[in-house]
Amino acid sequence: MRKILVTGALGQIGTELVLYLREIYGNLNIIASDIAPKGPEKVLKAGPFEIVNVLDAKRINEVVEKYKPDVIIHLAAILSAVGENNPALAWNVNMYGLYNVLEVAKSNGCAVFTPSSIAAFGPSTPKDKTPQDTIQRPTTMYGVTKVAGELLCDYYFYKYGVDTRGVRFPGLISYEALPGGGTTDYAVHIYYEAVKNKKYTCYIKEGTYMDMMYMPDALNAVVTLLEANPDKLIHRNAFNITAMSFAPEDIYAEIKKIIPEFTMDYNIDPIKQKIAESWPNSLDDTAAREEWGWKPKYDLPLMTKDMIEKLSIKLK
Ligand code: NAD
Ligand code: AKB
Repeated sequence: MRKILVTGALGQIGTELVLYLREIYGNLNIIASDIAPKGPEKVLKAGPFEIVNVLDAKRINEVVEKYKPDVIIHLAAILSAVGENNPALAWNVNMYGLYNVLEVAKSNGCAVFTPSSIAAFGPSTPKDKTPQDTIQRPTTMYGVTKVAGELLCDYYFYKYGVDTRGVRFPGLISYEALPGGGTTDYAVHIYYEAVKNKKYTCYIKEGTYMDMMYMPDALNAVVTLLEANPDKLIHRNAFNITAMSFAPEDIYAEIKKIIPEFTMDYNIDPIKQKIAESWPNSLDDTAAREEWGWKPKYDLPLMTKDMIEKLSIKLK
């Protein structure tokens, strides 16, 4: 049975991933951790929780020695929009946090799973059906740390044999925890506003396409790649994966089919718009499909139906 330490476990992904992993591997085998104990009871109380600042390598090591996990899923990070407002913070947390996790993993024989992002691409990357192996010259600090992180993880695999694996997540859409300050967050906020107020002001311009994915597919991706046969992996850090690509007017139109009175206008955020325009329109995820059987379940209509159903209950 696996034992897994999750860093940044109280964020958008961790909040759901910890519960998903506990269902598969058992409550006691999933150690959630974050910089502060601010999060839902079900993550904090149903299994072990430890306060871990990933900038404190000694503390990571202490927790790893206490629980002896065989995998560290490293989620603690600063996302794109927050990172553009505070590039030094993004560099520190994303680079030194990952470095510390890799060092502790090397010393304790742990595997490491850490997500990269569509942000690892930049304006000179081919925009449509972006290949797995292509130009990566991002123009955000977040993107710089994601490319460097992919390389660092590959380095620890080739140099030290640490079993490092990762995916390039697109924008993730979910209803449990709110997103933590990214560019794709509009695609979550739009559902909350549609259900609560029947109107939304979008900060991303019409016609701006980005890859997106519903959280259940993202959780399934993490476990499927974690459990994949290493002999089949040609790539490791990190696999392109996607489930859908849409622009704000597409998600608006889909919501309107279920909530006809929903309206949307635009007030463009120039920083987030610039970031969005530097990212691909759509990824080619053939390598993930071929090497470990990646296949998403949710498209835009299916996700929209589920999000609205779930949020209508949550926000009642
Ligand atoms: P999030 O911002 O929602 O959560 C990050 C968590 O890290 C927070 O709970 C925060 O408290 C914690 N954290 C911050 N600094 C820390 C520190 N010094 N020590 C310990 N914990 C710290 O992020 P998320 O959306 O859950 O993203 C997790 C990972 O997935 C990140 O690497 C992110 O780049 C990647 N990713 C996310 C998305 C997405 O759409 N959510 C898309 C692509 C990639
Ligand atoms: C962000 O917008 O920063 C994240 C991501 C795509 O990495 N959601």
